[in-house]
Amino acid sequence: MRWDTDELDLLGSQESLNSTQGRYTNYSLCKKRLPAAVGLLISAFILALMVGLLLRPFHPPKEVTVKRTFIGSMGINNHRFLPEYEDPSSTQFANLSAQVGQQLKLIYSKNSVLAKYFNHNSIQAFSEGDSGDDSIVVYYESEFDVPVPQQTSLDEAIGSVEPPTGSQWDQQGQGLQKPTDTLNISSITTQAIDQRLTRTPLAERKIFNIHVRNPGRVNSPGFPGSLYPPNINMQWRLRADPGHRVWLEFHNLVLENNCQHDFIKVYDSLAPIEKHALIEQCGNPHHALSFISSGNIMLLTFVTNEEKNFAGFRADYSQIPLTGLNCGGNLTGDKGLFSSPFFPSNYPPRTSCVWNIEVANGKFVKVQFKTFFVGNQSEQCLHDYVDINGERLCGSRLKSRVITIKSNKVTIKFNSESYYVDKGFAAEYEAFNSTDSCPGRFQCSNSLCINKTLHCDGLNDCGDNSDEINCTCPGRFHCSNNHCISKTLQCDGSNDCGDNSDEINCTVVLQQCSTFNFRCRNGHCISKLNPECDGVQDCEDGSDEADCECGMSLYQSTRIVGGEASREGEWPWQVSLHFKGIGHVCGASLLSDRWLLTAAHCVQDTRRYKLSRADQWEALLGFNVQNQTNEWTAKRGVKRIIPHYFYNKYNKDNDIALMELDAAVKLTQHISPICLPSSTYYFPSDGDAWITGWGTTMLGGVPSTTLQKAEVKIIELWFCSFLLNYRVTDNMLCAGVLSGGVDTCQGDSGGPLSVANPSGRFFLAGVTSWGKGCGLIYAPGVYTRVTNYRRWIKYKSGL
Ligand code: 4AZ
Repeated sequence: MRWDTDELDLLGSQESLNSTQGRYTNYSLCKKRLPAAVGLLISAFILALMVGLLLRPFHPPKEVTVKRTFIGSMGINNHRFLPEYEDPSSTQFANLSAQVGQQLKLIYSKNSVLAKYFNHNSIQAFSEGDSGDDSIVVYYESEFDVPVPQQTSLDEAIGSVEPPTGSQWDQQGQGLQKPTDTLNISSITTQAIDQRLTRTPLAERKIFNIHVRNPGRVNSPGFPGSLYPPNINMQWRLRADPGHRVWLEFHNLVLENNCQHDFIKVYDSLAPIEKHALIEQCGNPHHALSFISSGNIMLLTFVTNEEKNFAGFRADYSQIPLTGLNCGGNLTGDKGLFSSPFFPSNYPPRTSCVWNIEVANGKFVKVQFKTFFVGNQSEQCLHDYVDINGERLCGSRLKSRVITIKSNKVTIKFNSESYYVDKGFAAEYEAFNSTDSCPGRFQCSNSLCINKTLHCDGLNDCGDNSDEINCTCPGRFHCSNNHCISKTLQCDGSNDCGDNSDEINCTVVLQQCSTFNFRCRNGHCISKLNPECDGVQDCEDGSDEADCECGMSLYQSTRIVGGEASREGEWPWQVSLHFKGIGHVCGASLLSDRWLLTAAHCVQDTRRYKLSRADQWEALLGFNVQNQTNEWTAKRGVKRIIPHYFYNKYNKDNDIALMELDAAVKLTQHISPICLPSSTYYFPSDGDAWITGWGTTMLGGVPSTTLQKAEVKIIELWFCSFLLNYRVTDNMLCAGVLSGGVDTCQGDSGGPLSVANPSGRFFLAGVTSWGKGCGLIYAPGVYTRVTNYRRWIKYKSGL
């Protein structure tokens, strides 16, 4: 608005400058011809000027007004929602809009300020109300033309608008005239529109009305091929069937870092009303971003300014039944997990859950929060909170905190308010004997229990370092400050003791690598995460960049397009395994010119087929469409199958097998291996991964002819285990889309779960193994964790 005023001032001065110039030009033309008349003219001019100046106070200048737009919603109690109201071009929409507009105008006419400056209303949308079948919510914009000094009084007046009470509908002409078919208004909320939304003229705003009954996708314009354009103002109004929620999950989001310039904002509403905002986001967040509405509507807005444009976003939407909330309940086992609704998606707004935990008589309960992001930290936790026996917890600093309850019963409540949601919490409760809260384990000062072997191991396992103080350090390095650290950390170039005592007197370099430290061939450890094949030499001997002719796709630049048919050569390590008499049975990944990796369950004999017989298999390489041989494809027989000796057919543990081809294949752009991760390679939870295969598109369906691809997220193991009834072992890795619909299925088994490193090179994170059905909500796919088998692969194949 300041901008508008400035512009008006500027126009005013520009105009007067032009007219002065005009007069001066006329005068100079006359001077040459009629010098005598000039004096007369000047006198007349001066006279006119003086008269003008004298009269000026009696003609006050026109007031400079600015446009002020307010956005609001109104609850109506005696009107039923019709499906036609979803369509702004329907006559039903137009009729109700006219009625609402008329009523709003009447309400404004009651207030002198609003009445004076009112310009017009525009009805934006309708949705089902939440107070029964006969209620409806209207979303509208009201525009006022207000003199600059009166802006504040206009804002105050609009803020004080309330639904008219019965007595205000008045026939005497003093109150409001009751319209013939009055709408029974139960609530009104109106607020000034976010200034960033008015940078682009509202008329240029693009609005999409989408019904999310069929899952689908929204992209920022140009995504993924080009950067988003400047000065965008886009709104996607998402609407689910009645009795359902809207689920919106972002898979990519790359915006400018300054939210004043470019941002997305999600609302639990159909209009950008601040008190229903769920999130405002800019930049390139690395955490999962998925949102669930409280009712059947949601709004996504995307706004950019003129400078610095980035790749944008892609988000998938779907609907889920309101009844699937699954929060709260009675928990009676000795141990269990519980979480905020839809964890690890953001919890929905306006939600409450209550868990009643009761363990055996005489025992106490402790609750450990594994993740905790519940609203803003505030003293009284007024908005979103977890309440344990009356004590409220909120904020995001509770991770690893243990709360002990000196009773065998505890009531835990979760509450979320109407706006700004968060990731929520996941917690584990456990019963313990009142005399020993950590039976058989070490108790940290913060009440956490850890394995005794972690006590004094040089690592801060408790989180408060209480397991690393007062240690005698047998077999470990004793720091001058009495901490114990692993001997491997001595003289490694980093201050692990805290007082640097592990880095002095370092003549001998002792090196042993820890969990995430890559070991170079010369035995040195690299503390950088995933240093292999990242294009930077980290090992002195260059071994981190050796053997890196792997993991390159012809189409890595378009890797974000997902959930559809692959392109020729996009996944050159993908192999189709055909069994004689059946055809395609499983997938596999190419590791070198003669070795494949697949799932052990693909090569187990069934009653009908001897799937363990190498000579019955054929490997198809470089294929995109099944049976479509071309100059890039190759076929090989299988010489040897090496299933993991400890494959467990009951729980699918160690579901991995090597296959040796009967002859080497020529490596080309269409047939080339995927990179094998070292055992220390780290695939982070929430990270992006790709699934590929010719499997069925639904359980019991038919296999695909063209190689399918889809993007999924890696899911935390403990959470996946919780979702899949604790049937997930440490040798497995979970990946999927929690809202369902994207997954591997029958026939994809043995194929790759491919993850790109920052330089776009793909590493084999998993081998497709099993799942609870295919594509079900909250049932990610399970993959064999390849990093756990790195040494086994080396031992069996030499790779
Ligand atoms: C299968 O039967 C199969 N959704 C593979 C993966 C998954 C389910 C089934 C994961 O080969």
